[in-house]
Amino acid sequence: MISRIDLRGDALPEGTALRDLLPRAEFDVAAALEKVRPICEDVHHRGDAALIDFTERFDGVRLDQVRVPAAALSRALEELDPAVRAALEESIRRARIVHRAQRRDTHTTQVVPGGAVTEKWVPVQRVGLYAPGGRSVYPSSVIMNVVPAQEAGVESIALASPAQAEFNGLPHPTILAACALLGVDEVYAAGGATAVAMFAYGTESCAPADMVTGPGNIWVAAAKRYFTGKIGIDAEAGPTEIAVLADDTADPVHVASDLISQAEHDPLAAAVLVTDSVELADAVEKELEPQVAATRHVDDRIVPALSGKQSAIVLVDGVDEGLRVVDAYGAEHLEIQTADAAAVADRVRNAGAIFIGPWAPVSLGDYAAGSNHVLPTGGCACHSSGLSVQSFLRGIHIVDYTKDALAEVAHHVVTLAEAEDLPAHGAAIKARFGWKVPDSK
Ligand code: HSO
Ligand code: ZN
Repeated sequence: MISRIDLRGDALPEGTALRDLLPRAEFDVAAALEKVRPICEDVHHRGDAALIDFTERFDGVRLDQVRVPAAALSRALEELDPAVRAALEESIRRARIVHRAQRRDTHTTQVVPGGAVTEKWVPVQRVGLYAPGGRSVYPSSVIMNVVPAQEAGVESIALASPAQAEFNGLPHPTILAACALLGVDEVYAAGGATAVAMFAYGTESCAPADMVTGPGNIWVAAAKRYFTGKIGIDAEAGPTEIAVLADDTADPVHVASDLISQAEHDPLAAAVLVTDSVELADAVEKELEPQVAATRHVDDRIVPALSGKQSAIVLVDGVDEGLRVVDAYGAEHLEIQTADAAAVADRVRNAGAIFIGPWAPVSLGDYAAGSNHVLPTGGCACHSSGLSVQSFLRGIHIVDYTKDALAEVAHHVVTLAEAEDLPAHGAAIKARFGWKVPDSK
């Protein structure tokens, strides 16, 4: 069900050569871009009418309006299963604890006497969040997007999720209930690229947003790429990935169940086990069969995900080599199931989130660790981080210099301006001192 890549014996190659040996899904956002372009432009020109037409075409339901009425939100909350409500509330509570601690204080640095630079953290004003429908109705992702935005102090938060024919054209009721629990009352029934376009351009019923975040399929990723530069985005989320770095101390039952847990998301999801133990590799492989047979989403997602070219068991000579492999891979989620797991985890450089030891499975992080589950995929963990309060803040530098402090550095500014052949830059300094550069002290 899962292939093997044997990297034992020879020295591991360096850098991207190592990365090229590792499995990864193909996720061709560039090709999808051409398809979403006309959709986005139609929303630009025809606004709500285009959204309503696309919803009829893609979701099979004709809407009277795209904005979800307030009554539908409160009804969804009233009808929510109390156990699900309690679990969502606990997830929100823990996420708030973690994200509140990420808030940043304004900080002033006295560079020289009379010269200060303040970094002031200002939230993005209006954010549009996308919550997928269809195969992935994830109220947990609503939490993971809304909580950091709220804790950052974002003033205006709107959410879009696809219209569902079976719910009279409203988004899925658990998405609506999660919005109600979080106090988000501006919700739209709009899906995929059309929702991103709605937030980017604005329509009659939805004001434009400064930023769009949230997971989604390839069309959502392509629409985000289309609008990059016009609005802020979090990341182009690709299919979910789990990598497990394990040695012979790991429990194969746990490792197998964690690999399956993320394979459950998508036929393109990636599950990668990196181990120096052939016994563990054999035991995990053996364990996959009964566990897969006992769950749901087997033929449509788990089997294609585990047997796809994006998933594998990678054999290495030792934990040091394993660390090099997981760093080259840069997994969205990385579990460390080795002896002394915390010390091994401390040596990891590239991962969206790291889960230490036997009691911190990725599923915990997906729902209730307090950490965020919107994480970089496709190797982007080598340069980016997951969603956080920081994602919704801008650090504005405020420069405050007295005349004396400017005079002290004026000759350097003028020299650099001349060196860059930008004399008007230097003139802006000279004009303040009667056109004569002050002597340096
Ligand atoms: N593992 C997914 C998030 C998720 N899991 C939502 C369950 N629901 C990507 O991090
Ligand atoms: Zn998950």
